[in-house]
Amino acid sequence: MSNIDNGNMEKSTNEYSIDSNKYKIIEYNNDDDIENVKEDELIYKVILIGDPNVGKTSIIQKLVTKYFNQKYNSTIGFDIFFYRVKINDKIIKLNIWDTCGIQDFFSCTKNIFTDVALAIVSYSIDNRDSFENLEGWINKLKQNSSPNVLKFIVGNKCDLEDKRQVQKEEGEKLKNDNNYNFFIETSAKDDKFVTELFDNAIVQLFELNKLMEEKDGDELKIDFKRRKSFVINDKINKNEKENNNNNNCNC
Ligand SMILES: Nc1nc2c(ncn2[C@@H]2O[C@H](COP(=O)(O)OP(=O)(O)OP(=O)(O)O)[C@@H](O)[C@H]2O)c(=O)[nH]1
Ligand SMILES: [Mg+2]
Repeated sequence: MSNIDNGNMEKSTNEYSIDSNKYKIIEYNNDDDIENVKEDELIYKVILIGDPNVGKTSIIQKLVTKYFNQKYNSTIGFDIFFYRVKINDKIIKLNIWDTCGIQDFFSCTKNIFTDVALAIVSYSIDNRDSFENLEGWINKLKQNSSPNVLKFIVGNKCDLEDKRQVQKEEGEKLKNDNNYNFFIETSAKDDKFVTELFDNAIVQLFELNKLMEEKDGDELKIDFKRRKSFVINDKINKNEKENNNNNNCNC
């Protein structure tokens, strides 16, 4: 039996309304789309960090390729993936850096955090150690990145409810204690909330760009800490909602 779940190859189109703002996010990721990209793209560097085996690679692969691989292939050093969407009138390209979970690797490659717009710090809900070790990852990020970086916390493998060792509230509290911008639990395996995670990132980056345009480039250093987190709570994609209702996943 193959370890690979071919997933759903359809492109996603999601609509959100947050306060009075409406966002339509269309995946713009296959070769035909890319050839048609004529407008300027906004390009952002995103980095995923966290212990080995928490599912960093799986989350990115689910987003970009729709595949899920049961087999564990530890990342060596880092890999870079690309993900492109159209949000309202803008095309946003994420350069997503998938890193290995070895903290020592980062001691000699501090430059890996250069130009990062969004850092996703990840743990696995069935592995208490991976959650406890977030303190080290959070410190590493703080020491090596600009204070303006958007910062998310992600608890992956939320399909493993019966093996849960970290409560959702603990993840939420860690996010609040560290003044991070967003927290979510995901399952790369069951394709739960992976799109929401990156849609939230895209909305925040889109809003940031709007702010910068309004300021005419004068004030490029936006203080992210002053910006509220956009909690995507009004998702119009009904299929997703129905899926969630029919699933025991507690995330
Ligand atoms: N049940 C479950 N298993 C998952 C999930 N995400 C990843 N896995 C499995 O967990 C193992 C590790 O996944 P990876 O994505 O390779 O983990 P990683 O964080 O990239 O690990 P390193 O590259 O070593 O840092 C693999 O066997 C995956 O199939 C998930 O959401 N649920
Ligand atoms: Mg990996």
